[in-house]
Amino acid sequence: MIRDPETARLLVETVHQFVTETLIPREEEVAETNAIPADVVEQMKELGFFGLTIPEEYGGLGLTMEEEVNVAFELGHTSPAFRSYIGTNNGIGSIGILVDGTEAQKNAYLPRLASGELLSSFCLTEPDAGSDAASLKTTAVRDGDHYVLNGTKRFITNAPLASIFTVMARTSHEIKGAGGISAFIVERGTPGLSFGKPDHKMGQKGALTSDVIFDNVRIPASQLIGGVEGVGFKTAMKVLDKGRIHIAALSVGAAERMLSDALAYAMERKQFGQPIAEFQLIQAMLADSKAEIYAAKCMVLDAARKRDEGLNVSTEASCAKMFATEMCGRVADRCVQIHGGAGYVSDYAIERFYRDVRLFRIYEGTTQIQQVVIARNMIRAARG
Ligand code: COS
Repeated sequence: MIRDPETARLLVETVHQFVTETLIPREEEVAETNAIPADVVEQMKELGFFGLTIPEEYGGLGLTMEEEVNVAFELGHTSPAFRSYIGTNNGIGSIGILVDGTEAQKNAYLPRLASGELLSSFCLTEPDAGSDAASLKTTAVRDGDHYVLNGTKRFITNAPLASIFTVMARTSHEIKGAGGISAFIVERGTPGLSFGKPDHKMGQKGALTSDVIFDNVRIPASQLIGGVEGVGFKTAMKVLDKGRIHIAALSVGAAERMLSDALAYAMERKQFGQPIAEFQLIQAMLADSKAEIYAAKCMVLDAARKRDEGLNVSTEASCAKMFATEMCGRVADRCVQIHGGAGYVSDYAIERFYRDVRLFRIYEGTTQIQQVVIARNMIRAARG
């Protein structure tokens, strides 16, 4: 549901230009330094990148889901670390507050997230609770006007930099599973809150993750999202429904970038007296990739439009995330193959992208979790 096609087109054009002229030339620097350069962060703030999805009344651009995926396609054309830096404020780090927070919580945090003054993180995963998110063990015990949090969260994106954390914790042991979970906003600097060393990841250098450790972290009861206990798991699932469409869009963008690099290489590289792009076995890999990217893009746009219409998109979000991320993995593999030996050394971006995109099939719900969500929804609908 694009609200104003001309404004939306201009925004996508601006992002495209910024990605092409500013971000792509800095990719290697990000991979080497494992950080987003400070001047790039400043430029992203000026362009409003931290508040793309935050409503205008809180200082953001208030993009619809369709507008957001069009921007994500563009951001996918460069290293995922850039998107990751702004991704939590536009997604998993702000959506919980936006969809279920009180007006006071929204006013306290959303404007500062939109401007990029604060970075945010989403703390769901734990050492023993990944796919089975409802089994999380972190506790939040009510003590007068406060809650006291204890536990460890794992692989938390932007944790080393974030100022606020949306934390899912168990407020009731009597209510087993999802119903005993509540969501909180915890501020950096609260006594008892500490962080593990940044994880050494296979790829996505520059996108930092670490453990977040809660040791008797005492927070005011007013930090309970929405002021209601027991609905934190549902908040997390709503956050992920949206996040999954976004990751699917990003996968489409990354696949487009890899394919464009592989096409350029195939048209340039000569073997047997002609560019390898003239060989039909190379053409098959190019064509299969093109068609699969097109299919994924159509799915992402359809899921985004349905969400904008207010429909429940749990199934569509999981279908799009599963298909687009798996597609992206297949495209990455073919594009390395097209590059041949050059695809296995770091002189070409494809070697880095091959490692970077591997994460898409894992985070915000593995492919196998998307399959579970899709099939369960089918069975539920069939039962009526
Ligand atoms: N929107 C709103 N509510 C939802 C929902 C959604 N998309 N999905 C589930 N819920 C609700 C259910 O309706 C149910 O509520 P009731 O008890 O009132 O009926 C509650 O949440 C529990 O749901 P369910 O019984 O399906 O929970 P399960 O423990 O069986 O787990 C899965 C469901 C596996 C889908 C969930 O744990 C999951 O998504 N795991 C992956 C987590 C993940 O993506 N982690 C990535 C790290 S975060 S970057």
